[in-house]
Parts: sequence; structure tokens; C-alpha cells
Amino acid sequence: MQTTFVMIKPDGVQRGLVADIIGRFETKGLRLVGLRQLTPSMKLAETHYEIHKERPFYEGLIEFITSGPVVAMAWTGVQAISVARNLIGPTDGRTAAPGTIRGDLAMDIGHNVIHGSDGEDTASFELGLWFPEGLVDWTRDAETHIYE
Ligand code: DAT
Ligand code: MG
Repeated sequence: MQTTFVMIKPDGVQRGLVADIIGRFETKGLRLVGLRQLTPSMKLAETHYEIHKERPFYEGLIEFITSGPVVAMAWTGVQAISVARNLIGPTDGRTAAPGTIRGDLAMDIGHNVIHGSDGEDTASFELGLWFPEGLVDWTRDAETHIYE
């Protein structure tokens, strides 16, 4: 089992895509173990995207992520990190395949609706950053039907 960090960005919240996006993770079979809506502080956004600090798009990215509320989530499942990344699709919404969240819902590389952790180290760093109070430990009865 893995837990991954997923965030609906301000464009996804403003466009009313929260229910659609949460529904995709839930119906896939991942288990929701954390959910918060907040407008990220500069410090939180800068820490989250620290790895991109030297990139030319960094300032615009921080401005965008702090521009309004985001929905931060933690999802658990077998290989949840890659499962979530595959649901999300590649960075550029215009070339992301239909069927993926970005492929279905985004037209831009920056305003691409959603973030998902890209590996075990980033997942644990991002979960600790966005959910300092910890996650919700619960059993999803449906899991006996989701997994063999
Ligand atoms: P991803 O979110 O697919 O993991 P990333 O980690 O390379 O992509 O970049 C983080 C975010 O930065 C991405 O979701 C949108 C923004 N971004 C990346 N490349 C960009 C670019 N060339 N122009 C504008 N924004 C970009
Ligand atoms: Mg990334």
C-alpha cells in the first residue's frame, strides 16, 4: 500500500471540477485518507514547489497556486502514486490523452487542474507538508471487492 498527495489547483476549484476529480479517484478504487480546502500561503507554495525554484515558470506557478483555494487530498491504494499519476496524465493538458484528468479537463501546461506526487520521497514530503496533523486511518469495506 502507498499513500499519495493530490491537489486540485485553483483553476480546477474555480471551474467547478472538484466533484468530477474526486469521483475519478474514488471510483478507481483508491481510499480517501485526507481532504482539506485552503488557500495556500506563499511559504507553503514555495516549500511545495521548491524543486522548481530555478525554473523560468516558478514565479508564475507560485502566483497561480496562491491565487485561491485548492483542494488537498491524500489517497491510499496498491501503487497509489503511479496509479494517481496515470489518472492525472502528463503535464500539458493539450497533449495529455483523453481519459486522463488533464486530457479531459485541461488546455494548458500551467493551468493543468491538478497535482500528484511523482515518487515515494515526494509523496511523503508533500503529505507531511499539507497534512501536518496526519491522515485518517479507516477501512474501506469495498476493498475486498476492489482487490483479489
Ligand atoms: P507535473 O505537475 O506534471 O508533475 P512538473 O513537476 O514538471 O509537472 O511541473 C510542476 C508544475 O509546474 C506543472 O504542473 C505546471 C507547471 N509547469 C511545468 N512546466 C511548465 C512550463 N513549461 N510552463 C509553465 N508552467 C509549467
Ligand atoms: Mg511534478
